[in-house]
This record gives sequence, C-alpha cells and structure tokens, in this order.
Amino acid sequence: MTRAEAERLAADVPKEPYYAGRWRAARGAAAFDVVDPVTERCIATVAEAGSEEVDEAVRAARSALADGPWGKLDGSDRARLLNRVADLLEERSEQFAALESLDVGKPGFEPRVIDLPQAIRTFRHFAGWADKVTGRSIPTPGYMGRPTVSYTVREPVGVVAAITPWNSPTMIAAWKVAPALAAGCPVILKPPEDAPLTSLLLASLIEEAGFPPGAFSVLPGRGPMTGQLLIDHPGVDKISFTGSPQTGHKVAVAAAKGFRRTTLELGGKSPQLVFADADLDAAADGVAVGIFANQGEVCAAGSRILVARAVYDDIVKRLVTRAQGVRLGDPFDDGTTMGALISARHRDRVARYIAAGVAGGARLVAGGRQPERPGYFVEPTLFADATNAMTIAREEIFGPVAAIIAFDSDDEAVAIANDCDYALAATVWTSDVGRAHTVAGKIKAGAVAVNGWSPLDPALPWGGTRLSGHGRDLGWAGIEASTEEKTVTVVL
Ligand code: TXE
Repeated sequence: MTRAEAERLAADVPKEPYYAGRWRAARGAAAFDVVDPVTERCIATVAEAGSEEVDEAVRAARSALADGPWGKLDGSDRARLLNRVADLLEERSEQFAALESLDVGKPGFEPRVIDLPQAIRTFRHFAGWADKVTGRSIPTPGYMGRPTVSYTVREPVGVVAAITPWNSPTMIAAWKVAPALAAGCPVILKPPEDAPLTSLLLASLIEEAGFPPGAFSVLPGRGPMTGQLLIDHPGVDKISFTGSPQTGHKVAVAAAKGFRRTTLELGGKSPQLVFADADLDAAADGVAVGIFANQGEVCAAGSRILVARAVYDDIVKRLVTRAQGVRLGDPFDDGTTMGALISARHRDRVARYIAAGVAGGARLVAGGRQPERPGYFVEPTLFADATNAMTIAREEIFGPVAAIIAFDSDDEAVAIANDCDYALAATVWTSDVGRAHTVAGKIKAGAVAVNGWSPLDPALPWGGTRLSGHGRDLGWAGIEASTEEKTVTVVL
C-alpha cells in the first residue's frame, strides 16, 4: 500500500468514542491532532472522550456484564466472536499494517511481519481459552466430622480498562483486549493519543464481529484527560496498563483507592549477554535487531549489550557494520529498515540521552545524529566502552541507542545484568547449553531468551518485576489476570 492510500485510509477511520454499541461525537469541545512522525503533518483530528463519555461507557460496560447481553454469553460464544475478530484482522491486515506504519512511523515490513501476525494469533489464542476457563477441584479433610467437597470457579474480574502505548498499538491492544474478553470481562480501551488510528479501526472491526453492546468500547483521548478519568472511575474493576513507570505509578495510586486490580507493564532496560562461545554472526544479527527493531521503541529493547571481553572488539565491529547498514527513511519506501521516532518531544528526549552518553565518557562508535530532513529521525547509535553506572545504561531511552559493556566472567555478566532498576527481558547468546540454563536461571527478568531476541508468542506470559511493573499479559496468566477464583465448599 502506498502512503497516499494509507492517508486515505486514515481519513476514513472513525475518530470518536465508541461505547454501548455506537459511535458518538464527543460532547466536549476537545479534540486532538494526530501527527505523522515522518512528514510532521497532521493526519487526523480525533474527538476526545470527556467525563460524560467515560461515565456512560463504564455504565454500559457494567450493564453488559451484570445479567446483560455480554454476561449471558457462554465461553463458546465468546470464542466464536474472538475468532471472528481474528478472521477480520487477517482479511484487513494489509490495511492495518499500512495504517500502523503511517501512524507510528515504523517501516512497512515490521507491522506486516510482527505486529499484525501477533495480534491475529493473540485473538485466536484467547478464542481457544474462552471455553476453557476452568476452576479446580481441591481435596479437603471435611468439616466438623462431615465430609466436604470443595472446588473453585473462575469469574470475570469485572470491567477492564486497557490503556495502551503508541509503539505497537495494534499488538498491545490485542494483548490486553483478547484475554479480558475471553474471560468474559467487558473492556474499555484507551488508545495512545500519539497513534490512536489502528485502535479505532480495531474497534470498528470488533463492532463488525458482532459483540453485544457494552462488551467493548474505545475512548480516544489524551492520557492526563481521558486516561485519568478512566482510571479514577470507581466502576472500573481492573486496569491493564502498558507505558511509562511515571504513568504506571498514577495508575497504581488510582487503583489503590478502591483496591482494584492492575497489570502494569512499564518497559525495561534489557541486557543482551554475548558470551565468547556464541555464534558471533548470529549474535551480532540478533543483538542489532534487539536494539534497532521498531526504532528501539520496544519495551524489551536490548539496550544494554554485555559482551565477553575476549570477543568485545569483534562484536563492537560487527554491530557498527549492522548500524551502518540500517536505512533510515520513509516507511513506505522500499528498502527502509528504520523509520522515525513517534514525536518531536520523544526525539528530543532521545537526543538528550545521546548527549549524556558523550558527556558521560562513553565512546560513540555509530550514529548519534539527526538527519537533515523532515521527520523525527535519529540515527542508530552505539556507545562502546560504556559502564553500567552511566545514565545511558540505567535509564530507558526507548530509541535506537545502546550501551556496549565488557565483562570478564559469567558471574560478572549476571551481576551487571541484574544491577538494574528494571527487570522485563534479557537475551543470552551462547552455544553452551549448561551456561544457557544457568545464566537464564540467575537473571532477574520476566522473560529470558536464549539465542534469539524476544521470541514473543501469545501463549507465553509477558511482564516484568521491579520498575518494569507487575502482573502478566498473555497465556493462561492473561486469563488468571482477568478472573477471580471463587471457592465453593459443600458440607455433605
Ligand atoms: O508514556 P505514557 P509516554 C516509556 C518510554 C517512553 C516514556 C514516555 O521510555 O519514552 O515511557 O512515553 C496514557 N492516566 N514507555 O509519555 O505517558 C497515555 O495516553 C491514565 C515504555 O507516551 O506512560 C498512553 O495511552 N493514562 C512503554 C499510555 O498512558 C495515562 C511504552 C502510555 O503513555 C495518563 C510507552 C494518566 N494520567 C512508553 N497519562 C512500554 N512499557 O513499552 C498518560 N496516559
């Protein structure tokens, strides 16, 4: 699809709140502009959901749940609807991919190869769980001399607010929406204001799939406005959030007021460990993908590259070659392998980190500049001779910028990897199976990959600890996070 076709698609996407089974022009005057990160032009103006819309959407969701049309559906009905969403997404995946490239600024092949297939698989995976949300039968010794039968059932946690970020809006919306719907929860999605278009298109497709009114809503709006109204609303039972630790903290505070549940995925500063016995070609390729994919705007971005001293110079050289091979450009041009960052504000933030790397004494070996052209581009950037104490090794940059750090032993590699406020993901490159399992066992992270960067799958739990948040999306963990386990004991 061409840029012009994607822009026409953007023009046709509904740009208002959807709830209680209808698209609604927001009653407040507020609206926000969506800017194309590559051309810096406004591609859409979207109506912002205000307090009335948030309140009505939550009420609609609550009534869909309690004896409403959604609550009455059984698991196999929910499975059918979720499979229908997957089918429609599959049919329209080219459109979604083009719109995602336009909205986020990422090269065309990435949504085609990663985001859309993952989103489709996520809806299918959770369609599979929808009629298998089972409890347990638990043996008990009896009560007051009488035998007992005890079992548990899993019930929907209630109305789920899903708040998503701009880096992979379709895929992350699927991660949050599909498990909650599979579990029987009504979902209200608050998409990112920087890239809301694919979430709005997803909403129109969920509508087309035939979900009953109130089962799914989308409330576009800015975080401190619509987002804050939603997380403060007492009718929301659970908040599933992916974004920054700062906003995650606000979500946690709002949720604590009503002791409401949260799943918080707050990014990372993930290490990629390259041992001397690794296949160095494969490692260099994988490490480069791990930091340069999606312009480095990835929660699992491997932004700390820890390399055994024996192969340090070799790996640095190979990574510099990979960085120089990246082609920055328009996502709709053939051959572009890296697009633009999401906004001018974010580009400036990344540029400040690059300046901090230079000022901190790391050796800039690739990139570091912003090309002279419109768009929020930053060159793929590598710092060698970095230490784990430097700002560029400690704070999430969320751009194509990595610190390369040398280590002298396995223990030191693990110690550096774990000396971090975040704990989301890690990658280990080694050909020694014993070392692979030992190091994977010692690393503090929600997910460790060996010999392949971040092999995502909707069957695998996803989330972290420490500043990376808590709780898990995906897999059975995603169902557990969307349900409450109720115990029933019958005294016979
Ligand atoms: O995040 P925010 P931003 C990190 C990354 C990035 C930084 C800032 O380091 O540079 O965060 O990005 C909504 N109540 N990550 O400012 O603000 C907002 O509208 C309710 C890592 O974009 O956390 C959007 O939908 N919601 C991360 C979502 O929160 C609020 C992915 C995320 O925005 C809100 C994104 C409020 N008060 C950024 N304020 C990852 N884990 O991958 C904002 N929002």
